[in-house]
Amino acid sequence: MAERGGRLRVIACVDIDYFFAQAEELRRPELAGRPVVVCVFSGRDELSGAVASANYVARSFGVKAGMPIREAVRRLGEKEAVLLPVDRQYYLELSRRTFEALERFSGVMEVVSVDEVFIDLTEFAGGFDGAAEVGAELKRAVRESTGLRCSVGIGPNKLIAKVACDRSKPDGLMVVRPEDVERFLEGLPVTELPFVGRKVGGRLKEMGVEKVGDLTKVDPQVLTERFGRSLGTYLYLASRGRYDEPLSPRTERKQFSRIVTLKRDSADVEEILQQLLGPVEDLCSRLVGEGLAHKGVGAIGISTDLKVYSRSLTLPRPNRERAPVVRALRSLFAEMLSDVSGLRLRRAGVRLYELVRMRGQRTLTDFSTET
Ligand code: DCT
Ligand code: CA
Ligand code: CA
Repeated sequence: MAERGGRLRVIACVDIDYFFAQAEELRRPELAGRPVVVCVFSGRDELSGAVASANYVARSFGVKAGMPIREAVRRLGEKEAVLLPVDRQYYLELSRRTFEALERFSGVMEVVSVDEVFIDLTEFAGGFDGAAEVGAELKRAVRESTGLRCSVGIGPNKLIAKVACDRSKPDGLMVVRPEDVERFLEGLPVTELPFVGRKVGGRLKEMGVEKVGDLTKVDPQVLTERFGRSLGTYLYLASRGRYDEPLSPRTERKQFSRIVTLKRDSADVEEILQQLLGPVEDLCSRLVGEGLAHKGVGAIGISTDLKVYSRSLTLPRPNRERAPVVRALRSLFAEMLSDVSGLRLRRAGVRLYELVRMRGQRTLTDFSTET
């Protein structure tokens, strides 16, 4: 189902929880426990405009994004509602730092919006067994570099990743393995599928379709007759978890990376390197396969208390051989382990970046680069 070129894909969706409101809580800890509503004031009068984001305290009173500010104030009653204007510059900076923190984990990212991104973890996580752990690392990386909490959904395609992310909120992490997709979707209300809003949901309900499982029983022809070819086909595929759109990264791939769980926690550089030889070999052949070489080498270490450490360096010339990478990793891990006293690694990873495209294949040093 989620195979592309025969490879099972591992896709994560990362979405920051109640983004604008959380961003405000972050810089004003005194707001903790109060209903925070971030508003786009239209300026006509003091309370005209709409809610952009509400924290969970405000949500428990029924306040939602898109609602008129006046309505939010009414619902919050005499509770002291905290109404704040949007501060786009500040949110954009947090957004930038979030994406930057996540970039370490994969070369293939699709930024969907200011607070949401899809990440292809196929290579990095090396399959679903390592997925939950990488998910926790993504959350932790975002938290450490911005202070923000986010939710992570992981599945065999973007659709499943997105639905799992939404369901896990707030501060959640949910992994849906390919073999569990059907069971996962079956009992969900159809409106939890992306693109199924109130309108489509209402029309489906009239047809007796409330759960995704009900939707799988509708004849695909009926779906295309009622909803048109494109939405009808989408509903057919989505209900089966088979809507498998590829990621469309805004930019070209920037890196190749891989992480492994060490056989035992270690502070021994050679022992760590031993376990990275296979992955490095693998990444080098992927580079060759895609006509690329790299100059940047990054070492990633996850400590026994799950902190993420990284060190990197730039090689003097483009490379696609294993030996220079291993030499670089040796010095990077040595540096990491001596900089942080008492550091023992639970997981270790490698990142090859600063990619350059090779034209022709002459000698090892005779590269011409693009960009
Ligand atoms: N947004 C907005 N107006 C809306 C909806 C959203 O300005 N009607 C902005 C605010 C946050 C950003 O878009 C991301 O949207 P969501 O992820 O849907 O909102 P959120 O507040 O982060 O909520 P959640 O915790 O559910 O992700
Ligand atoms: Ca969000
Ligand atoms: Ca979002």
